[in-house]
Amino acid sequence: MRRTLAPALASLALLSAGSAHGVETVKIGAALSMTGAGAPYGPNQRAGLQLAVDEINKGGSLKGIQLELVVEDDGSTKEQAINVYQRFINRDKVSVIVGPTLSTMATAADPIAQGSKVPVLAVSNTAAGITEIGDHIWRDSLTEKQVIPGALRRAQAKLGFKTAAVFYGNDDVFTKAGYDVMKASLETMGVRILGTQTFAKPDRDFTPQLTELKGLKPDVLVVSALADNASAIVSQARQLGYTGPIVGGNGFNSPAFVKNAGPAAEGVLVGTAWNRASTDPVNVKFIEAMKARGVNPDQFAAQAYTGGLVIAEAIRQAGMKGGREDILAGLAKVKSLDTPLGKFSFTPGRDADHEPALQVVKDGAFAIVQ
Ligand code: 1QQ
Repeated sequence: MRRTLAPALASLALLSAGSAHGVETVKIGAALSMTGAGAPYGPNQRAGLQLAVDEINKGGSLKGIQLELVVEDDGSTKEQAINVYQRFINRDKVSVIVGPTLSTMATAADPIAQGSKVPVLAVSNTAAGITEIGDHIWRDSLTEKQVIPGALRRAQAKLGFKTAAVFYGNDDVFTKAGYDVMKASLETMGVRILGTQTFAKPDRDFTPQLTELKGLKPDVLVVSALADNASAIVSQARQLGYTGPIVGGNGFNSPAFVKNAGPAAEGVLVGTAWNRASTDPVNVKFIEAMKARGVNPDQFAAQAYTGGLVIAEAIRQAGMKGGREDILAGLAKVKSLDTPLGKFSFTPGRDADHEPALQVVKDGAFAIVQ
């Protein structure tokens, strides 16, 4: 009995691993924001991840393994992110989930992946506490805590501010987490916070809070907002006659912010996880390949592309195996990987470990502050 069943069981096992003609398919499910508050980021993330998958498949470095990318819009809502995760886990049977775009949705959806033992690689979540959801949750995006203190210190060295006003969104996990880091950093630096105001994502008129903050005559305005709110806030602050420096958090790192704020964005400083000016060959090649696809890459594309490289390396580290537990075990072995973000490793707490940079909006585009 056992003897006759064995070959049938073996071919069944091969089928469930997606194997055909000796080629195994490993599915990556990417929950990315194509609509809603995360929409300034999602399309660039998809482009970066797709480029990585295409290059890896073409390069053949995973031997008999082909990566298959399934992208779904997480809608920038917790409900849709949860639905997408459930489809990835139960219907598509993905080996790993990339996303979701916003930390707010990660706090709702990641516990589902953790409970189903499906590894998640976040490529843009920067709030505190995401990887603490569980041992299956990893990220290649630097946290606000890893970026903002250095960005504020460098901004202060340039501008010499002694007082600040702070404006943040209090209805979003990321904008609130960014605010917590900004407040703590300013206090550590001995910068006096003259006033703090809040807003919510649906708000369009920020003039009452900005008028209040401008009246305090701060040396610097520090803002934690997602890109659409960020461009409106910066535009309105300038319209109200605020001429001082503005420092933003990770939400500002989209070209959509620069485009929508127009001339008002000039001079805005933002800490970033991606040094676009790096002459490292991996970075230069990434930028050229993205441009060849008609995409002007941003930090989010670079982090998503890096996510693809990290997953491929995890499969390699797992001995060319692409099951859920294989990828989980492989992620723990990723070390000093060459990526557009620099030499990439994880911290013991599954967060990203690499150098951040500072950028400034100059002539309508981000430029790295050297
Ligand atoms: C987060 C973020 C966003 C600004 C990026 C998509 O950092 O939600 O964590």
